[in-house]
Order: sequence, then C-alpha cells, then structure tokens
Amino acid sequence: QHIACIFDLDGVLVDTAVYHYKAWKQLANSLGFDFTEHQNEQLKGVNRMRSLDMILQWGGVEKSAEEKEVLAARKNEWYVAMISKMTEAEVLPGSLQLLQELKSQGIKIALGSASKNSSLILERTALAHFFDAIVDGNSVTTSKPDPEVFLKAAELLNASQEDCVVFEDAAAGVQAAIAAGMKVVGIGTIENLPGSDIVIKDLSEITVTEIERLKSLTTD
Ligand code: G16
Ligand code: MG
Repeated sequence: QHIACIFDLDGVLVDTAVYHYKAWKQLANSLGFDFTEHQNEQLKGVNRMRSLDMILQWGGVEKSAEEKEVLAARKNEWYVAMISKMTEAEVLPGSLQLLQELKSQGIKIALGSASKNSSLILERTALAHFFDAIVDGNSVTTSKPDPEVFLKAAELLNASQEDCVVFEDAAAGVQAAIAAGMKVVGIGTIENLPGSDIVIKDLSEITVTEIERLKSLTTD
C-alpha cells in the first residue's frame, strides 16, 4: 500500500523559524536578558506557552499565569506582524517540487504543526491546496514530543502509522514521530536531530522514490 507524508511547517516547508526566533529574542530582551541560538534549537516544534516557560527559566525570571498570557500574546503579535508580510518566495528550497510530485502520484499529504498560526502561513505562501489534512496547534492538546499531532494526521488521512513518513526540523518533532511509530526525515543537521532515519539539508535533497524506500527500512 501507499505511503502518506506528514510535513511539519515551520523550518521544513517555510522559513518561519527565523521569525519565531526574532520575536522570542525581542521578548527576552524586553525582560532584560538574552538567549543563544543553541538554546533556540530547543524551542523548535514546542508550543507557545511551553516555549515561554523555557525562555523565562533561562532568564531566571518568574511570572504569574496572567503575566505569562500577556507576554505570550505580545510575542505572538510581533510574530504575526512578521508572517503577515510573508510571500511565496519564503517557501523553502525543494518544498514546492516535492509537494507537486507527491500530489501527482496520488500520495496523501498532511500538515503536522505545533503552530496556531498555520492557516495564515499556508495562505500567505499559497501552499494550502496541497493538504488532504491539517493538524496544528489549534487541534491538539499535547505538544511535540508527544505523538498526538502526527497520530491525528494519520487518522485523518486514513493511513496506518507504519505507512507514514514525517518531515521534521525539530528535535521534539523527531521524537514525536518516533513515538508515533513513523519513519522520520530530519531537516537540518544530524547533531540536532538524533533518531532520524535520514537527515537532509532541505527538501530538494530527497525524491519520492527515496521516501518510498524509507518505509521498507527497519529501525530496530
Ligand atoms: C512551530 C515552531 C515553534 C513554535 C510553535 C508554536 O511548530 O517550530 O517554535 O513555538 O510552532 O507556534 P505559534 O506560536 O505560531 O502557535 P512547527 O511544529 O510548525 O515547527
Ligand atoms: Mg518545525
């Protein structure tokens, strides 16, 4: 039977990771501290509130639940202002070609993102029409590394876990895919994405045939 592909959004299909980083950095700076790019890696794929908790901890800052709501909303306002200006040019290399190729071969495609802003991003970058199912931060209760987001996507595609291949740029996302019992293509570097079945720089480095071949691999 056929494979099904589940794509993370930020850092895999589109270059929004840089906007998340800028907005969080601005928030941290406004609170009187900073964090490194290495620390930022740990925020990838992690939902908004959990990200804020991690950043506040790095800065040694404690805030009440209400204050945290305000801070998260402020970051999101800055972030939304940035992604509202996104264009189709910000679709990452290889994304469009691969999505087109999968679609033309009748392979099902889902989005599996932690973001609550996925519909705005998909609309700005004209990618929305590729997806047979969309699961994002508005439809899940637990954040990556929990497998919920990918299991929901598989269910909506009517695909079994072992037929799914996940594309992820975040360590938390790779862990989520493994926990879901799926194959995982890491986008980035092997040091940042341990456990991936294969790691590539971007989606231009993989073909549909290679993705199909991954399915027959045994991971244990
Ligand atoms: C993305 C990013 C995370 C971000 C999360 C929530 O997940 O990688 O850094 O914190 O979404 O985004 P928002 O604040 O827009 O709801 P993914 O899973 O698409 O990489
Ligand atoms: Mg990501």
